[in-house]
Amino acid sequence: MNPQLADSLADSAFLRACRREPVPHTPVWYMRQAGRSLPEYRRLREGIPMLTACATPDLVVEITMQPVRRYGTDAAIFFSDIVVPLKAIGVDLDIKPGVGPVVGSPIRDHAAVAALRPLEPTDVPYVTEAVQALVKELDGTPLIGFAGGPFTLASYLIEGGPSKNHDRTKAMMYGEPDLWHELMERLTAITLGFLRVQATAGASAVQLFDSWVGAVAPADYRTYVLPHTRAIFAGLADLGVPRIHFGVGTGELLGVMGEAGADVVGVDWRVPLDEAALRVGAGKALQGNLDPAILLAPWEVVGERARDVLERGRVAEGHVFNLGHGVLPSTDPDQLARLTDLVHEISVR
Ligand code: 1CP
Repeated sequence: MNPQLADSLADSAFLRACRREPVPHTPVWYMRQAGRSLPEYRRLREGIPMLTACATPDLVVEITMQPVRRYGTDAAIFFSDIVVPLKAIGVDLDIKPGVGPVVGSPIRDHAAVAALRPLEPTDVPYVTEAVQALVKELDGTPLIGFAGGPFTLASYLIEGGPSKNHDRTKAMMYGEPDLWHELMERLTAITLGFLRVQATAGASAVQLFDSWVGAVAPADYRTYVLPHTRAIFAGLADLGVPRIHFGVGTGELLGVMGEAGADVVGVDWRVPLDEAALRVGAGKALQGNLDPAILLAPWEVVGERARDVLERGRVAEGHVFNLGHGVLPSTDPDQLARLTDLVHEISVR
């Protein structure tokens, strides 16, 4: 990367907020901003399976750029999916339209767990290629790489697809703890491999989406999940990129998540950011946390609630404005454009 580009990235509002430094304005991006609600995305994806799109660098670059161009967000999120690294090491899975990840032979015994080998950069050359092209194209806007958190990946692998209650996942966790920890260790290696590929290719930050970990009680998180998320964040430390840690329904887990080693903790809409700052503890920036469903309400409501999020976010040592979970597919892109402008305008320091 040329030194000028590296400097302007390092000085961006997004990276400054992640490092808990003063910012010119509160940076904003939206989880699942790429894909989902944009008509230009739907046109581009017509007839192309999701996993094919993820392995096609030109498409990845274009889809990642679309929301940045439209909204002027302060960061881009890499277009991929949490199951891409699993597919890349040979897990028999697909992403079914309208459903999500579906695993051909769910992973429920030692032999299946033992077959989950670590991910090498050569397994995902299309990721390296797309990240490198994006860093040039983004020209100073930071790119966020991402991976699924170990509980969330384990849930898709064990259940065989999306799950409401994660019953079989928890059955393995409580009933076969040795097998569970072996699975989590293997997922940790795969996740670390995938995040390191993205950061090495030029991603400026990484986010761990442990979306469904809110299903676990705090004491169980400590026993069954924390050692593994800790290993992931520790294994990224030498890269010097901010590490973001996010899950849904994690109000009761914010304290223990604060111990996992991330630089930024993502908060869903259930806990106000001023309260979240107390739960997470000192030395972290926060990301969040407007309820994505608020974007379906009239603009006046969106504006009022966004102001409240910004106000409460001032209590945190650093604040990255975001939604409390991903953009809903039915969201009007004009609401997100207006919201981005509002956050920028009213947060000017
Ligand atoms: O902004 C973006 O959309 C960037 C790319 C992105 C990201 C960050 C996609 C594309 N997926 C993800 C992460 C992801 N994938 C998460 C974590 C974030 C979250 O909680 O929303 C999860 C849980 C998944 C798993 C997944 N993949 C689901 C959810 C299924 C369930 O359990 O409810 C779905 C529907 C997918 C498919 C998928 N991933 C991405 C897109 C655009 C799609 C839809 C593709 C299609 O149907 O054609």
